[in-house]
Amino acid sequence: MSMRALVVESKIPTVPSRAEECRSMAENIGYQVIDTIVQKRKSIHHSYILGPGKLEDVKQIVKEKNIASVIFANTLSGARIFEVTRFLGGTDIKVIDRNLLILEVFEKRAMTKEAKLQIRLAKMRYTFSWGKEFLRMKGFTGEQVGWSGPGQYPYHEYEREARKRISRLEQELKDVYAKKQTLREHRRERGFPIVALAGYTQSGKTTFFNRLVSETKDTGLGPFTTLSTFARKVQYNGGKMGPFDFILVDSIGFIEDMHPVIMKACNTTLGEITNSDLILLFVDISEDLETIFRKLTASYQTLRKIAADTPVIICANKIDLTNPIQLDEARKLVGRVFGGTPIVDASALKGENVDQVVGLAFQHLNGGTVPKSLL
Ligand SMILES: Nc1nc2c(ncn2[C@@H]2O[C@H](COP(=O)(O)OP(=O)(O)OP(=O)(O)O)[C@@H](O)[C@H]2O)c(=O)[nH]1
Ligand SMILES: [Mg+2]
Repeated sequence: MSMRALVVESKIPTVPSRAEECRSMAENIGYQVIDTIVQKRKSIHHSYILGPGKLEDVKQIVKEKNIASVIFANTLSGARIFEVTRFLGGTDIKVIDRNLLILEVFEKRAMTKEAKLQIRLAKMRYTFSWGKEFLRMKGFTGEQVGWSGPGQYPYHEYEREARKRISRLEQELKDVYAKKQTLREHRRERGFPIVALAGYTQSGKTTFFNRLVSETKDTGLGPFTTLSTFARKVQYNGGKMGPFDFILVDSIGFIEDMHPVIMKACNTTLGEITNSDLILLFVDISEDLETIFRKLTASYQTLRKIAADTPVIICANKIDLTNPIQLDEARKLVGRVFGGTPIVDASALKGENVDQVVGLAFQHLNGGTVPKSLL
């Protein structure tokens, strides 16, 4: 199948542009992005997202450049996706939005049963209400439509079937989670505190995890390299505090503006962060200040939702890629978003200051400093 794609965005003033992020996610999973088209508008066009004239241009480019997929950097309803698909030439063209792209990334990366279940659930939920449109589309083109479409079912049967599948997936996911929960309770009974790694995708969580537990879990494959949680016991002897045993949990990364349906499907995984005693929030400090600010804000909002009363330490990671001036600016930014939350600079890759990070975690967990949650 051709992976030639266009990234298209209807850019409205209140929402930051996501075109670059979508382009990099798409390229990361094998799309060949031929061009990026951004139209600045006061509001999203009610049926075509872009203005009809601009969408006509897109249609021309699709034809001339032999494009197979059009990826919108916006969030679109099913109805709009179908409207645009029809406009661009029917089911020969695959039209997806940012959320379906994120789900494709998830799909590409899912290795564990937990991750696979999450994705199937998110996809089912996300496209659930599209049943009618799928059927209409089928009538329009005279053929079956892709993804998890209803195939030959009449609509009400499709709906009933979809509901059944959703609740079955939810149950399976609960079972997977219950097993993990039992393991966690065992550990807790034995008195080990739980430290969860959290932070924007690609901030360096798994690199840190690997270093502390001597594992070789995948890192740096692109957004959402890690989709499931992994918990390992760390017996730390490196610091001044003497031996320190704790459970370290690696988990899924955050992203700006995560759709509630996707967020909900990842709930059990994010739950590991909720259930921890301390959160180490990773921030990639080597990026430009605007990006750091956006990612910090996204991390803050996500943490407020899932773990507002858990103490947080911020790990300003990748200091090996930065300089003192940039670091200072970045630290100020962290202070602006996270108030008085403690910050440690580190390089998970080079192993710099890892002792300090673990040492501060130890102090927090042992009442040495007053733990501070976001509340
Ligand atoms: N230079 C440098 N690179 C780092 C550092 N920490 C992580 N990286 C790199 O950053 C990339 C992302 O690291 P990961 O550990 O996969 O990040 P993650 O937070 O687990 O990402 P997700 O699983 O997608 O949420 C990899 O290419 C790492 O090698 C660091 O301290 N310095
Ligand atoms: Mg990871």
